[in-house]
Amino acid sequence: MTRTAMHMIKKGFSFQGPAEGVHALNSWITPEDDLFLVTHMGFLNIDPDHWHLDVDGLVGNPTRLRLADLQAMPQREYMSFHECAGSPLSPTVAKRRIGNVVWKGVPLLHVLEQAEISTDASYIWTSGLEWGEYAGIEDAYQKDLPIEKALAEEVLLALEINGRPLSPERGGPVRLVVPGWYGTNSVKWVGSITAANQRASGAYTTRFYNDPTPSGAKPVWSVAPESVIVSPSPNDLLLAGVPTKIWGWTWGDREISTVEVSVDGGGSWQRASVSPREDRSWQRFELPWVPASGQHVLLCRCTNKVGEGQPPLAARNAVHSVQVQVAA
Ligand SMILES: Nc1nc2c(c(=O)[nH]1)N[C@H]1C(S)=C(S)[C@@H](COP(=O)(O)O)O[C@H]1N2
Ligand SMILES: [Mo]
Repeated sequence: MTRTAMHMIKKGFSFQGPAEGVHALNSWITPEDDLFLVTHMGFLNIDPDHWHLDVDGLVGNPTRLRLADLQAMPQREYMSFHECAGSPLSPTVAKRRIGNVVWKGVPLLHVLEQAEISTDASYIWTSGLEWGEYAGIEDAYQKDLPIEKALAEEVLLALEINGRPLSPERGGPVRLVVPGWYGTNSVKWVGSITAANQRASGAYTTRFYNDPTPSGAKPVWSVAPESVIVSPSPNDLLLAGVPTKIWGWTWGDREISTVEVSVDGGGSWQRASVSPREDRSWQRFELPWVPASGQHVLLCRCTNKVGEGQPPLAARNAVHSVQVQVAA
């Protein structure tokens, strides 16, 4: 696509999100105004009439799709939490950039089938159309997915969020959405899809978004279990002896089975009630509380169906705490 059919709106890394952080997340579906926005190299504004997507690599039928082609294909809706992994330069800092939205689009699977993807393909690479620099490196925003995830029914070439077309800032007219995996994988302003038999070699799959572990680098893919306290917030006025409730959201690639809450800085823990999930939505947890006067440190921690939990500190999914003051 020619560069005249698109231009960058705001160059450089940018993050936007609610000033109150997670305490703004009062509703089951996060309105776009409260949903964070992230970009590494800038926001791209694309003329939808000129947008197209090339599907190539290990395919029998290399394909070019325009917006109208995607609009004519069967679409589905999928509810999912959407979480940024935080800065790839400081992967152990918890940023808690999170929301829960409904995406609508064409399953990636259908597009790959139409292109007659080869059985030799083991990775799907996707690239954004923007250009620029991040952390001193100039490279395309290219990500990859192992073929098993790329063919999963929930992975979409999304055209809508919460019932509205994607805005330019949100990655419109078409972006990839990879429910259950960190936001970094959900490539905005997608322009090409390549089937390959190895991982992509660009900066965003090799240098950034790989966590160091004792057994080597681990790609930032599946979302680890996490929970946050929405209410009370540090600014709430709480009164001793007046019943209230502690509630928040919990999520992960795998469904969460238990959430525990502490009202004494982690000295003791009580089991909260947890709602079931829909698709890959977040889940609500709640614990009734009759506070005593004074200062309290509230904490929450979750466990998923296979027993994975949250580290206390120094991880992107570290335990969340809120300090509150209770008046006598
Ligand atoms: N093309 C492109 N896609 C991108 C990015 C980017 O910089 N360029 N940032 C990623 C990151 S790190 C996140 S968290 C999500 C943010 O999506 P949102 O802005 O819609 O919340 O987009 C991802 N997709
Ligand atoms: Mo992110």
